[in-house]
Amino acid sequence: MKCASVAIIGRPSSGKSTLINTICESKVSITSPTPHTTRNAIRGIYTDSRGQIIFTDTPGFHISEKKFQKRMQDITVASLEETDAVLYLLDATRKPGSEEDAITYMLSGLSVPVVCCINKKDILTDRQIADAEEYLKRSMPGRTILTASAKDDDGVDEILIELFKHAPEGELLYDEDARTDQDLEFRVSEIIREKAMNSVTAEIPYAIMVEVSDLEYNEAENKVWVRAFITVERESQKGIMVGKGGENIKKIRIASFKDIKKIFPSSKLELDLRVRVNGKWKSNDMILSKVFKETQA
Ligand SMILES: Nc1nc2c(ncn2[C@@H]2O[C@H](COP(=O)(O)OP(=O)(O)OP(=O)(O)O)[C@@H](O)[C@H]2O)c(=O)[nH]1
Ligand SMILES: [Mg+2]
Repeated sequence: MKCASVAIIGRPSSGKSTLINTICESKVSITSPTPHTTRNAIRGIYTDSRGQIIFTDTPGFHISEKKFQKRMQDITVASLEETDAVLYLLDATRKPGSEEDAITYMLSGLSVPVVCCINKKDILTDRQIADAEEYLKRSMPGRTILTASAKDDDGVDEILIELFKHAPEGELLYDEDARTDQDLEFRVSEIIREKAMNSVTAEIPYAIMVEVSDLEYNEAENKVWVRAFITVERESQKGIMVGKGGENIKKIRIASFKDIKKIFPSSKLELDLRVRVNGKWKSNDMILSKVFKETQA
């Protein structure tokens, strides 16, 4: 049996979380078109007859001269050295710029194996693929270069084949059915954050936080009860999040319900979802309780 830890690295929105979800065949890490969607190092676990790969989905690597960012980069480099391999995802819909240069420079100094993958093949022109390959050959000489579409599950088996080549022999670290090590509250809150982020535009996605305050299982009724709060920074953002007549929060609730249900397929689910500003209770409670009743499946 083989067992490896693999860190996925790449610029914001390169498709790191999408790839983890495709590989793990479940929503392990949330995705959205907004850069910096992933805020924590999230683990996705893949197991087959070859062994196990434990992926770490990292927040998009963003280069900056600022001290804090510099420190984050140092932490990233140190944590990469502790993995068995690094999977570098390059989104070739954008021309490699200084950020990509910073990543390849950092990766070229690593002693662990690095597998490069050009993602979003489904929307790339032959020219874009050729340019990205040339860039990677130049800046990452000697490293394997693959091409895939994380979204369409195309070329993903080849990524696994390559990573298993670098995996050391070892016992499985997680149960073979495990997909992630996140606790239930976190998974539920991330699903809601994804639906909330994808329901609004502009800068609001960055103001969104989700907290699951209660998650209870009633054995007699075989029912899971969840109460969660979407927290935003300003009253105006709350208005947008709730939407006219509660339209938007209703949409978020229905979409969240569908995905949370997949975690508890054989239980009834009750989801009480509310919006608040900075953790304090404000207006709109009437609308919300109405929406709650209307959308309760
Ligand atoms: N067409 C296409 N879109 C993709 C592919 N992979 C990811 N995307 C889209 O790219 C956007 C960003 O994907 P994410 O998986 O959230 O990207 P990420 O690298 O995790 O981003 P951060 O967490 O912000 O660093 C989403 O809208 C995805 O649907 C792909 O293979 N093809
Ligand atoms: Mg992500």
